[in-house]
Amino acid sequence: MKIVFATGNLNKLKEINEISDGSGIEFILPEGDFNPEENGKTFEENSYIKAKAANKISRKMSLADDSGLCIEALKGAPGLYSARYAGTQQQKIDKILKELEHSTNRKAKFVCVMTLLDENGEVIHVSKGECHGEIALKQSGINGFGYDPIFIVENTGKTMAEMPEYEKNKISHRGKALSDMLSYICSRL
Ligand code: ITT
Repeated sequence: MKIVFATGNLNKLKEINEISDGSGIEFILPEGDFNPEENGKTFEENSYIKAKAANKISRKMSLADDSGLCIEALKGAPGLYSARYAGTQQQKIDKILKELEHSTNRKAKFVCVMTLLDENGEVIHVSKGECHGEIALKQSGINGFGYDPIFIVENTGKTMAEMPEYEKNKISHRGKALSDMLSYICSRL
């Protein structure tokens, strides 16, 4: 079964196709440039906005992932604004390391909310995954994407960027949200 994955982020697409490998489900990109305005106030709202935009284009079953990094000492920032917190990814990382320079509280979590719509654009299922950890003092590792080099996963001592893909996918916010979503799809559809 093919499901449209409402994203412009190829790293996300790669991860979810790895996680769902062997499930009989393949996620494909929507046609054309995909960059709807994400003006929701929650991960749930933005995930719905993206799934709806993909469904409007394709008229097919569509899944969206809205995710972000929430840092306790920054009152949950960058949160919803994780993709737009600064210019380049390196600048986003540098900004966070600077903001936490004098902070002993480095607790953080990654959040992922997925919304699945049917062909008619109706919500079928919403799933959520979180991964807890802390912000490293300096970046480390080259795998993954985004904030992975500064996010140390709880109980591992490793940043997400120091983990091979299969290890990240087992414990990540996206891995958890997708696993719930796949169980739902496989049991109901
Ligand atoms: P789409 O909206 O097109 O899916 P996006 O990258 O703009 O792609 P989001 O709006 O959901 O996605 O923003 C999520 C941002 O949070 C993303 O750009 C990364 O900076 C960060 N992020 C999300 N998941 C991550 C992960 O697994 N590892 C590192 N950073 C992640």
